[in-house]
Amino acid sequence: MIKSSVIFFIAILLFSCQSNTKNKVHKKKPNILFIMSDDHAYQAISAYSDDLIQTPNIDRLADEGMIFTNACVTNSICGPSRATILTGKFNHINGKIDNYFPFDSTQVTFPQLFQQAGYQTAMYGKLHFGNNPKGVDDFMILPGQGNYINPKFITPTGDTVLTGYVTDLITDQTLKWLKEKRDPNKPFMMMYLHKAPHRPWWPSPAKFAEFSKRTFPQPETLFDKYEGRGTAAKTAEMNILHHMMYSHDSKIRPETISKMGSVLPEIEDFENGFYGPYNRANEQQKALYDAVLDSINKDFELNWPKMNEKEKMNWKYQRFMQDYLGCISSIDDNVGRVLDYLDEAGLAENTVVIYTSDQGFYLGEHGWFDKRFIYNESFKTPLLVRWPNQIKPGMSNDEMVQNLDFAQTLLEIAGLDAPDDMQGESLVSLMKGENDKWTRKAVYYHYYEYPAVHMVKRHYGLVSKEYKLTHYYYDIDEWELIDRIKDPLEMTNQYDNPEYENIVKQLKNELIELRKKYKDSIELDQKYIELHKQRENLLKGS
Ligand code: SGN
Ligand code: CA
Repeated sequence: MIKSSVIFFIAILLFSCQSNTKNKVHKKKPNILFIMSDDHAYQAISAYSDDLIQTPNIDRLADEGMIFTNACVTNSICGPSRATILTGKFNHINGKIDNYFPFDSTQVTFPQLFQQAGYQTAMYGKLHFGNNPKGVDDFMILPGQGNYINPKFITPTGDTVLTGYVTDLITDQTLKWLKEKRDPNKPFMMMYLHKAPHRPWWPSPAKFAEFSKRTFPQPETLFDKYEGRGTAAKTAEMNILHHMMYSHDSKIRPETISKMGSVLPEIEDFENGFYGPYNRANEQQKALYDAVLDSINKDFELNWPKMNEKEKMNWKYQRFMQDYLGCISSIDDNVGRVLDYLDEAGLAENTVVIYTSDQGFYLGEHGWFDKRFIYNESFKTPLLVRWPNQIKPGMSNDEMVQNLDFAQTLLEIAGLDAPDDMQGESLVSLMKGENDKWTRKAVYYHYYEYPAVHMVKRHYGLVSKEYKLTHYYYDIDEWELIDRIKDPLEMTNQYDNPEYENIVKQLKNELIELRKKYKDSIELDQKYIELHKQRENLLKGS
């Protein structure tokens, strides 16, 4: 009798120990909330700079975690950046070199590894790939670029159009997933991906009204004449005065333009540019937008003809900032809603929250909007990470980290092995303050989408904290050296300056080594040029 009760007791003890360990192991796996916006410039996050806007909710991640001040991308353009994030590989390896080439979906992407390891996975928002995501238990994504007003979503059970503003809707659906679809018995990996603030920058009606009344400081280089730099900067088509569109971007009604006779330069289809996005709104939404549009259009009609070039540039810059930052303000409010929910639901403690963008953006620096270049505002990207009990609050890190590193970082956070052929490095040691373990001194960058919209020439280069060495190729053969310390605004090419001769030699060798290390080559450059030409020919033929 005694014997059997002892055995019974031991068995109970063993069983409870086992289930305890199971629970513990389980509890230890952190949840991941990966938040990414589209084209969110670090200059428009107050944790980086409060010149333009306050973003108290995104800033919480820096206050409670770590801000990376030298985070950058491998190729400053949407689809390629997403391909790099998902595969942990450069675009010359994963094949998604620009927004047009298809993504080969037979490749391993990191959500698949989370799913296989027992995580519940989901992707909500903008993917921009042309194919549905792999490795997610649930998804709700915008087709292609998606729309701001009453957008359509693709889901595993079919398409649906929701009424409202895209940033609010993506958040509503993300919260719904967290509240109703999340399996409390599994850790989760949720990708919450905003479309905003992508061009043509339509804010919600409320933010449109609020921000259209504001005036913003001009960046120092708004009137850049590109004198200190080469052909690529001079020939790019992303100048606010010359290439930003009146109807599509500044929201001038085609009727206003016709009433005024014309505006120069005439670079757009006014009708589609304006009514394409506007006509998605229902009557009620239109009425809200109209009140603000009326005053913008009145101001334009009255004052534009009297303005000199500098005033015109400023007018367009202010309109751009009002709409772009109005979009950002909605993102910040909505990030706040999600962070609040994590707190309320008791999830914050065991959830790693990452905030980033698919790349940076010019907010008037060098007179530009858009991205693509290796220059700071588009090469760098925001990166803020909150990881309770692992990252100390209020940390800042200035190492050269890249979107290439995200997959390996997230896998290590979850205690999962990364495939050997991923090309980044986990940032976990930096997050834990073990900076001596970090050996990378310079990153590699390669942009391909040319000839194409905005006409930024193909280039690759090396960037360290001190220097930036770039080779522009395809229809030119030009080199550029920027001294990042002495010339933070990146106004002067030092490549031919004899004082930098030795630096150039050394950096060129390092660039050759980086290309070798990451398996990029002249042959691959050539292959992608050929593929681009074949695609152009196909399009011409069709
Ligand atoms: C669209 C935009 C461009 C932008 C590309 C790529 N024009 O073509 O300004 O550079 O997307 O952006 S728009 O008038 O159609 O908005 S990306 O972020 O998707 O790579
Ligand atoms: Ca983008």
